[in-house]
Amino acid sequence: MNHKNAIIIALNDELSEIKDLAESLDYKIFKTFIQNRQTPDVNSYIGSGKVEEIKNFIEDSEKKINLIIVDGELKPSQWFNLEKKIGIDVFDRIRLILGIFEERADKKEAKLQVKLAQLQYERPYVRELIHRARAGEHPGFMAGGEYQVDDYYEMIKKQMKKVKEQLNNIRNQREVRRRHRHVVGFYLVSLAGYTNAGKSSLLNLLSNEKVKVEGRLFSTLSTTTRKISKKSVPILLTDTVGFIKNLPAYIIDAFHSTLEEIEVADVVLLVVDISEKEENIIKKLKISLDELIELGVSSPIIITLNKTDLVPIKDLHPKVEYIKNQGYLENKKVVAVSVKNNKNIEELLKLIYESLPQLVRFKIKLPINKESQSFISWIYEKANVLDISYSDYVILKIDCNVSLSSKIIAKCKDLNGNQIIE
Ligand SMILES: Nc1nc2c(ncn2[C@@H]2O[C@H](COP(=O)(O)OP(=O)(O)OP(=O)(O)O)[C@@H](O)[C@H]2O)c(=O)[nH]1
Ligand SMILES: [Mg+2]
Repeated sequence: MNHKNAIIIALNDELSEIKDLAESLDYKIFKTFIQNRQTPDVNSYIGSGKVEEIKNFIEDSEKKINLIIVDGELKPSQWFNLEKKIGIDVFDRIRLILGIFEERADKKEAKLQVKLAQLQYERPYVRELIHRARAGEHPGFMAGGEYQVDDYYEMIKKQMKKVKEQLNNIRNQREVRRRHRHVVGFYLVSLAGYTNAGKSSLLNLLSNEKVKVEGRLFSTLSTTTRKISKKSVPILLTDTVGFIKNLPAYIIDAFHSTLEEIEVADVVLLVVDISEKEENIIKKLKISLDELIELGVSSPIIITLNKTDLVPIKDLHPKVEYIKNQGYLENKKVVAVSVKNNKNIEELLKLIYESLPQLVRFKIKLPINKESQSFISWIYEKANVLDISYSDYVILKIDCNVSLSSKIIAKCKDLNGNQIIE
């Protein structure tokens, strides 16, 4: 296979995430250059000696190197200097992430969201290029600088405004749909969590759906909402874009309408990959929880530790306890599951039902006859039947939302049954 080759530049040796990001865009990491330092070099992110070393390496390399990836955020001037000195394309981490987003964006809304984030990202870079072109350092850019800085700025600003308007329209439509669903009695449950934790896999399992699931980062950019098909309480489950560390606020803002699904949910499932090293789990958990706070989530959050199949059995319990005891998870329910092996999913569903707001629990008594039988099957479809027993009557113990409970009780009376008040 003909991979594109990339070189990574980093200031420390924690490289697994930047490698995953690069591979998600089909780059093969040909070599990494690490310069251990606290803060980046002002001019070129890494010192000029290191820049020279990389330049020589690329010149001597038999394989073509297509891209330099910097594991961090570049200032426009640093980017300009690096690219100029080394002579091939340089991406920083954010540009790489935006590249992945661009490739994955399938629906109109996602495309617009990515476009908005890209415009924001590019603005200071464009300014830098214009500045350099004027200073005669970058001739050829924008055909001799026929645009003035202000004109170009206006253009980007106009484009951003247009994209924002289009996004607002889509958002309004979504709002209308969402309200409709709440009115017809659906509960809204949202999946949230770090990229690659298994959110889409869980959606697929609970709803028999086939949303794209991949070992690559950011497989999901658009939301998908599906009815949970396992139980009879009507729940709509929504998949969302994954979180990642150090994402600038403007990118999160661009995805605001998508993330709103998390904000308005009755219950949020925060999916966490428990197969990773403990310190990484804690880091990602913290980033995700901060993000939920940032989004203003006030609903119950269920910490769903996924991929238990990858953890040796003897380590699982201590690992779960370790995570629980970090102090971030007070008042939160925690459940460990394996979506792959369908393990403990019933327990997760139980926690979801327990966490739903205004769930009314009540008992009814019905005479045993044909009409009751079909009514009971109807109840099984719409509500969560906790218990059913037969004696001279049928007695049902039911969980459901307020509006459905009054319907059931009314119909029960029509059939000469009644509610049992204990
Ligand atoms: N071993 C194991 N792998 C899992 C499990 N659940 C999901 N995966 C794998 O983890 C990877 C990521 O799964 P996704 O469902 O795409 O994760 P996601 O959270 O939707 O990721 P993004 O959409 O990128 O944010 C895929 O390769 C899945 O097959 C599990 O329970 N066990
Ligand atoms: Mg996904």
